[in-house]
Amino acid sequence: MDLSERFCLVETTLREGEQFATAHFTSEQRLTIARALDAFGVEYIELTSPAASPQSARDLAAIASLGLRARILTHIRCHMDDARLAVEHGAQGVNMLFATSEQLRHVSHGRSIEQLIEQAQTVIRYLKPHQVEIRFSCEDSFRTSTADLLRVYGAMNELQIERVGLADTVGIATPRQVYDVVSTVRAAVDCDIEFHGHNDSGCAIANAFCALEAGATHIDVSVLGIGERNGITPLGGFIARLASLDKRLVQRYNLTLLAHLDQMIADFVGVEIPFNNYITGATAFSHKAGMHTKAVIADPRSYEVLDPAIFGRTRTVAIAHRLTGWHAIAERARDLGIMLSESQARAAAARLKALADERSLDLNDVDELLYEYTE
Ligand code: HCA
Ligand code: CU
Repeated sequence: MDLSERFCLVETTLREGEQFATAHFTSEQRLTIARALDAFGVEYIELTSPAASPQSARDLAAIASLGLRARILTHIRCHMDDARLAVEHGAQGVNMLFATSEQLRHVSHGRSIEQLIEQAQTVIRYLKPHQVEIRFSCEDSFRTSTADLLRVYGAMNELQIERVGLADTVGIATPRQVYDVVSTVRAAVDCDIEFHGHNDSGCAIANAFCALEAGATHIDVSVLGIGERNGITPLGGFIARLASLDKRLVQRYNLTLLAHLDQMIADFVGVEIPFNNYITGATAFSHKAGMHTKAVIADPRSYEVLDPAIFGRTRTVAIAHRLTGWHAIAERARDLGIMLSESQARAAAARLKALADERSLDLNDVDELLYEYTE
């Protein structure tokens, strides 16, 4: 299976991300985000529907006319009014959705699956001559019966649209379930398949990856995972998932821009990058315990499945604490131009550990202790 050639990222910070509790992007910020995502190299950028507000419509037109490499999609209801607006404002593709689960059909539109298919057919027949890419997604796919999903996707497939989408709208799906459902759909349609997964129960990255393994071609992500509630598959986390398996899977992206993207979106929505964030979190490449630091100094791959350098990041090896080891102390001494024998390094480490039991230390404490060996 050659994953690298077959998947695209659909970056939806400018749609799903706008549904994040504290997101309110200005037009200027929307343009800045679109350009930054394009520079990173995502294949698609999904924007809020032009039906959402007049400014959203103007911003869609402005971003669609930037001539970016990424294709510009807009996310619309399966509705003629929205489809017309998408075309009028220059979208290169539309990501349409319709609620199909029993839970959502009742509260959302009250239509039967048959009526829903008829409405989709009308909208798709209108869109076809306009040469826009068409994706049709069943909202809440994983609480929709497989029979209903196959009925809808089968009908969409016959209309020869580019893709069907599966959405784990409520973040309930498990990786195995995603694998099964996507495999079943894969066998039933010949168009591309998109996956969109929420993270309510912490499976968004695993689910996106299972979707890919089962034959999905398009994966929805947002910067830092921002979206409704606690969000969706994060761009950086998904990149980490892929890069840890084989960095060739992600080499087409400008990986050193990830830290900038995460920081920019964190600033725009007024949050911090979480300390434990994939790749860009403060501790993502920190090593501390003696056994770890010894091994990492000898060969970083011992405790790192991601190479920080390909993301423009550096590892930190913490030595000013009671879990420290003599190898790391000797290495620090070498950095300071102090050559310690093994017994000296062991003695220095023992003294540091005793000191660390009394108070918290920093690197200056370590260095002071090491300088004593030059006297
Ligand atoms: C939402 C809709 C959506 C749509 C996903 C898709 C979802 O909840 O606002 O079109 O694939 O999670 O179902 O984001
Ligand atoms: Cu969503």
